[in-house]
Amino acid sequence: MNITIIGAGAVGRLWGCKLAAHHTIHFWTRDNCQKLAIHLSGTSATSSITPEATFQFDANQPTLLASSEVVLVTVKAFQVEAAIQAFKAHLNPDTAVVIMHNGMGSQQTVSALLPENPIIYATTSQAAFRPSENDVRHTGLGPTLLGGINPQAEDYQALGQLFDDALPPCTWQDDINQPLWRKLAINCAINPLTALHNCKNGELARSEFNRELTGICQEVAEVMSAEGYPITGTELRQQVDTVINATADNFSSMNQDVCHQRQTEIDYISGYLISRAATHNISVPYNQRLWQAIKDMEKHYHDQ
Ligand code: KPL
Repeated sequence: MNITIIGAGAVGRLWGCKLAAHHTIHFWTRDNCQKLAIHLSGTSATSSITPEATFQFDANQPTLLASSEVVLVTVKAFQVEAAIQAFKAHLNPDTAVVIMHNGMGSQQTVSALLPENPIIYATTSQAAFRPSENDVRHTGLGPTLLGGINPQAEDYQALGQLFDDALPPCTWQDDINQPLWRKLAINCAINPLTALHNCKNGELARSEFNRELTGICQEVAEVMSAEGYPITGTELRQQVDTVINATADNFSSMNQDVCHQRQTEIDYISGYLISRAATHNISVPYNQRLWQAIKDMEKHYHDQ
């Protein structure tokens, strides 16, 4: 298959290299380069599935985008709209568009921008980062789940296998919003706290964070249940604790965004939770406080 990856951040690069084992991969990026070289490596924990290799890809060629059967959008949630505006004119209406980002809240915009295309959302627990410009390091394994959000995407279950062949485990979901909500709960708990306290994910296992983590999970559970995905705060807290332990040595993406004074995904994580809570008249003070604290940090980036 011909696949275009939109965005050349760590996640886009990781999937590009992995999908290249069976498919022809082309990148679409903001810098308009014509070629992209990516050196992929893995930590000792993942090296058995991520041998070191350097990959060469074509980039930013409208004819390659037009002939793609699948487009995988890996930019951050707040960049999705601008990214789609930039490639939309070259997109075939039959091309399946897979959106993979942290957080929720972009679905209406994407559906309105691409009314004809099959639209699929994905959430991944694969972890990667870019130690330098051309390098991507695969630092953690985890499941990837994907599923369609419009009628045009109904017959696209085979994409589950395509992604599974590249980087398992990956499964197709009949209702992708349920796993997206579960991942949102994990991000609501881990991302803002690790950004505010400038710590690794594993430090959240300390007792001083216990009350706040429980409060966050309780609030997300209430909103999730009101949205039609019944779950308890205790269940969400267990999932959060599992991720804190499994990724103990990692810095969350929001921690890294704040460290490098980049815009964070807070509006699509705690911000999305707060907006859904408001429609159900549910008060979410723990998440509200974290959202405000991160917004304040972003506002003062250039003060020092
Ligand atoms: O998704 C993540 C992120 O960093 O954005 C978690 C799950 C918190 C892992 O670090």
